Amino acid sequence: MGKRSKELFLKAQEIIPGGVNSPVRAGRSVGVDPPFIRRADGCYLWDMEGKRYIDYVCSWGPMILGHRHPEVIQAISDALENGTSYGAPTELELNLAKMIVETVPSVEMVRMVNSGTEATMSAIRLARGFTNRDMIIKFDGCYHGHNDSSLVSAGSGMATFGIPGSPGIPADLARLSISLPFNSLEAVEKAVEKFGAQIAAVIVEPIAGNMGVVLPEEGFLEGLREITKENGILLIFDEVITGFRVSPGGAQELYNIMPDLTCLGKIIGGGLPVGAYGGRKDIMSQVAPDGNIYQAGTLSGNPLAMAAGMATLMILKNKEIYTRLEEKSRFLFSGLKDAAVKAGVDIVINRAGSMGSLFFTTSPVVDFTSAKATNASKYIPFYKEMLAQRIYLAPSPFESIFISLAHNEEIMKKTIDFAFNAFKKL
Ligand code: KE4
Repeated sequence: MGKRSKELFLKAQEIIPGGVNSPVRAGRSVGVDPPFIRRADGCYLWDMEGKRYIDYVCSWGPMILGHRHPEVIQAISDALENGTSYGAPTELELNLAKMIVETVPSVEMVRMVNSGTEATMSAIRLARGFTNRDMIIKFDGCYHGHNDSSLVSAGSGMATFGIPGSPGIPADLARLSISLPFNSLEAVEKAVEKFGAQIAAVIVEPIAGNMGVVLPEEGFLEGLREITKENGILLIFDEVITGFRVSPGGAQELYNIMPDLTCLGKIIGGGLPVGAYGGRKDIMSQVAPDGNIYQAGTLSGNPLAMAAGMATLMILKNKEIYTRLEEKSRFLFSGLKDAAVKAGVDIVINRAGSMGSLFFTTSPVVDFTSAKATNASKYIPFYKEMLAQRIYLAPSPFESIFISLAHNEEIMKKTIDFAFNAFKKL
């Protein structure tokens, strides 16, 4: 880490918890202090010393077009001419809402918020209010932001009450959340058998991106849809990562499943703070002021953020882009696999479109237990060696590698060569 980043990090740690505004950025899982970033462009980041990195974090997903896409920058600066925030309805937010309703199959009505956490928190409250039930089911290793009801880990034993995932979460609230193994319909059936009439919703990342990438097994999502429908339970797809990432209509389009509510974020803000939740009109119309389920936000629908999101989604309307992203992703991940094999290192790659992750293991990774059983300690030297070669990966083995339109073959070939060097040193 360069001198200036070191200085800034020391100062930041005095007045910002951990010196960061989101824990994972502190690099604690890999024991590396974070470079401070001065600017970004295309698929590159520059730190305070002017060192350039190839960026595979992409701001944790939003930057699918690459940094500073000219049309996104132009849209923000055009909006800027008219001010920054009004706290009043605008055509910009209507346009983005229309784009989401037209593109995400199950969304008939949508409400903008300012983060993925706000989206899932609001969707959970809405599900509880609509069903007049209190319990929710989530899945181990899935992350839905830091709201109290979803920051819950699995209790001991199958299908038992959740335990607070953090101090400050009341045990009584955590007990209303059950965390089950991802991909286990059997566990869901057991929990529904036990608590069915008390369960308001099942919330799931349809393609998990927070334990590394883990794909739904054949029939898992279909099974969730069936079980929830049969028991008057709402199905919430948390597509904060997968929305407009794995396809324009997200995982629900890819797998042809219609959830009752969908949470979005990241890409729909084009790099500015936006989240959204939406779904069936009969449910969404229960949200204040139409209905009596309360949710609000000073900067919800912020004009600059709406402009950035709209410009991004307008570009993503061109489905050919997803073909290009798929080709890029196939090139990179097959190259990483070949490099590992050549270096004699065992890795498993899970991938969905332009998001993917590598696990140091020989066995399939299908849930959080198998993800945690991988040789995550090997990720640390790998991460350090890649950073030394200026490849900027997530500072945690349980995140995703994101590819943008700005990553070209030459840049990914270089990444693969550097990964070979890193694998050889393991
Ligand atoms: P935010 O509140 O961070 O905008 O979104 C929360 C969230 C909700 N749902 C899913 C599926 C998510 O992945 C996230 C946030 N993702 C993490 C990284 N995987 C953001 C990075 C961070 O926490 O700094």
